Amino acid sequence: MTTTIRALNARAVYAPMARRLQTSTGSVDRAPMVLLDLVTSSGATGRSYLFTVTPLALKAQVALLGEMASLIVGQPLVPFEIERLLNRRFTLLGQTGLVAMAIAGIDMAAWDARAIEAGLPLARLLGGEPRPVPAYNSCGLGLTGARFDPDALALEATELLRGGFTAVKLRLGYRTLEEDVAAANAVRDAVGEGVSIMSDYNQALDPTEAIRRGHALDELGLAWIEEPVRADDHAGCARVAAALRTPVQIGENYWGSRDMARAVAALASDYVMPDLERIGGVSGWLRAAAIADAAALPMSTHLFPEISAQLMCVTPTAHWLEYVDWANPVLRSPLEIRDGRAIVPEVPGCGLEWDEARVSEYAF
Ligand code: SMN
Ligand code: MG
Repeated sequence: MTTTIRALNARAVYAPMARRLQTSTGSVDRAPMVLLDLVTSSGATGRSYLFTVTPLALKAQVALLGEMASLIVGQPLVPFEIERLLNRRFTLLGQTGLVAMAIAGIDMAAWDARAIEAGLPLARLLGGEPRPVPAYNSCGLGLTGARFDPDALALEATELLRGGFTAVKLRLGYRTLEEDVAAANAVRDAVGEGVSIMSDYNQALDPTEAIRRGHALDELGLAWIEEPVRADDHAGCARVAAALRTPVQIGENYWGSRDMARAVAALASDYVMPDLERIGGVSGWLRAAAIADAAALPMSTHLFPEISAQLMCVTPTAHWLEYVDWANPVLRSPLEIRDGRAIVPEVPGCGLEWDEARVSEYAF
């Protein structure tokens, strides 16, 4: 008998973060997340979570998922068909923002449930072999605020190497080019030559300024320059990528794999890093991985390291896993990092189980 979906539950939490995230778009001091539990007719529970960036979106996201539940309860546990059903229903509203994220969250929970029912890690269900995945530590190293403080960056950068990390990410977009360069130099001096330094502007610059700052950064050997300009300005991204020696990285703001295909066709970046809740969950990731493979683009992940690590095992051009510890406070078994690599757990599904006491404590 085909397994069907018996229930979908969504809960909001607002969990403490060990290190706040200060990007050029503002500060994130706690992690607003929606936890999804998808219960099947055979009693398995598939899990996923969404990250809403701001707590202002939490209640709306939970409400939307509650409405979507009414569409999928009773349906067979077939991720591609669930995705098709939800996409069709929301075509005229548009599949970006909270709608796209909700559909992606359901997709991830459905795939997790499938893997649990099969008794396999998701990586193995998808035809891959779990292996340690190279990860960079993306916690902290935010803009230092009103008072530019390269010493604080240097100290934090060395702390971030604990756990054997050999790569960190520095947020850029200070008031001046000189401050950006000083921030990167402070981190480089602190971590040494052997450590990769990713950098992220979070869309702060226009193409002309991005090329000006990028030329200066070209001397510093950064691993990549992420989202230097507006992410949907593919022509602008392409101008910057063509002008700089340092690879340009974009992808966390692709809304689905077709959006990614347009960016790739425009030669918008040297590297790609889709985000699971924006690219369309596991189903969307698989299509994105095919696009990156066809275009020979190294593909990294964005947030959601627990599910992303599984998917890197089936991504032909797998590059770097972005490690953040933001879900750890509500997880019974947080993702393990050993020698700077994420360990894909040998358990059915993706290994997401909620620490219910903490979930109650951080309920929003
Ligand atoms: C980022 C974006 C959105 C939420 C958290 C972090 C950042 C990253 O751009 O790439 O880590
Ligand atoms: Mg980013």
